[in-house]
Amino acid sequence: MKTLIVTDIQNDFLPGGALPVPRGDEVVPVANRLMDQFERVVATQDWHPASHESFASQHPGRRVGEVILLRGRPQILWPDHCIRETPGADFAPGLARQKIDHIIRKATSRQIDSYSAFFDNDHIRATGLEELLKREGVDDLSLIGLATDYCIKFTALDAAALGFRTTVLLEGCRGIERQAGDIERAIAEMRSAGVDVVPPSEGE
Ligand code: VGL
Ligand code: ZN
Repeated sequence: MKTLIVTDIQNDFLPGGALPVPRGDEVVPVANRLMDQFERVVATQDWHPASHESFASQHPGRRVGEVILLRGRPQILWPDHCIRETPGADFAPGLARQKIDHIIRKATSRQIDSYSAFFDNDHIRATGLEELLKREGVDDLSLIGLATDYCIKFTALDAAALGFRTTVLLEGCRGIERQAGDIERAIAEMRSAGVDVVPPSEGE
């Protein structure tokens, strides 16, 4: 069974949001079209408590974009974003929510970030996505959403490692590109892990 994972298409990741992904709004119509082409649609939401430790605001003297060690692991400090039950964490207004079968929420515990829709960044706590997919007999995943160089990349790498046939449809993805080349490097990393990364012109 084929499933589409619609990753973090939330207000805060759109232009004008707290952590805007350049041209992130362009993925909304693509998502709405692609959702019709899959048997199952799972949408993810970045779903942080207000005091999440990936927020620069929780570290006096630190600024957005700095990298700190958080319990021994490098953590990029982000602006406050996708705080659960706030408008910033809502799905983009134009996203066809009625086409979503399941919602997976991630990065819900204060002390650890979670770019992947499967596990936190320490690979300790699972979100329940793997169980859900196995229960439904899903073996083939396609990913779209935000952001190519964070949540898409980490979700795709975990999916491939877990044995799912994994495709990333770039026409439905946009990246943050904190540093020049981040998106290209993410694509190369996904490809070398066996992920099929489909360029926009071939995407359908
Ligand atoms: C994401 C940065 C921080 C993402 C989430 O969804 O790609 N990026 N939190
Ligand atoms: Zn986040």
